[in-house]
Amino acid sequence: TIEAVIFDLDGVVVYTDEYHSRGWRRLCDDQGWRFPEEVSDQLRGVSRMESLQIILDSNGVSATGEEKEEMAHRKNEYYKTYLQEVDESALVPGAVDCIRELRRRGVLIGLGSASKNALTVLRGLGIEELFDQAVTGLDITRSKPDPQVFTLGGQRLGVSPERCAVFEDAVSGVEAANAAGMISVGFGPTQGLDQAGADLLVPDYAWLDIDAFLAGTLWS
Ligand code: G16
Ligand code: MG
Repeated sequence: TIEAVIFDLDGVVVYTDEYHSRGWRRLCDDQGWRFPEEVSDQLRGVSRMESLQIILDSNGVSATGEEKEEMAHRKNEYYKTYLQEVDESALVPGAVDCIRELRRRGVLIGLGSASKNALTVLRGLGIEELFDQAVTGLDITRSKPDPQVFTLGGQRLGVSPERCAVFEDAVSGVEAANAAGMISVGFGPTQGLDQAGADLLVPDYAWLDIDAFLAGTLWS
């Protein structure tokens, strides 16, 4: 049985994944670089600096450490201006209801986000109190697909990995959940979640039968 569910933030609870994309696209426009759609998916769950490196590599350009710092900072400034417009309309439909339903059944709720802005987003939406524990980009030293963010979340919740499930929209996040020994739920339309080894694919919250999910009958 599942005793805790850890949610990724961007793309699972809030559509801030689109704001991250917008920030990177604007940086690419500044620099005269391309920002292809397939790169956008690769940045899901990946830290700010690693995201920048993926963009540099895909454009075949190099930069000094100082230049990278400045560009990553600039993207984050763009992202933070977009965050000012985040309101309830940016919530993934059904996410809050799903969390409330889980809580009602006594399931502990964690946040496992690579983002250093994660708490700002939760506070801005007033949904901080829905999470018993939050692990964010400020708490971790290794990025998804490393399991650190989820392992730490499970520890803080006091629940062993095999009794934790993780909701993730990122290939790197599904890999991280699997590496943590947790049930991995690939959420949403991202390509490759199945091949990444998700235990269960959930296209949207309306699809999810919470009782069947908690009973463990939805996956083999
Ligand atoms: C998120 C996004 C990534 C972003 C990362 C770091 O992770 O999916 O695209 O690069 O956080 O964010 P920041 O620059 O705000 O620290 P998650 O794990 O919530 O999907
Ligand atoms: Mg995500």
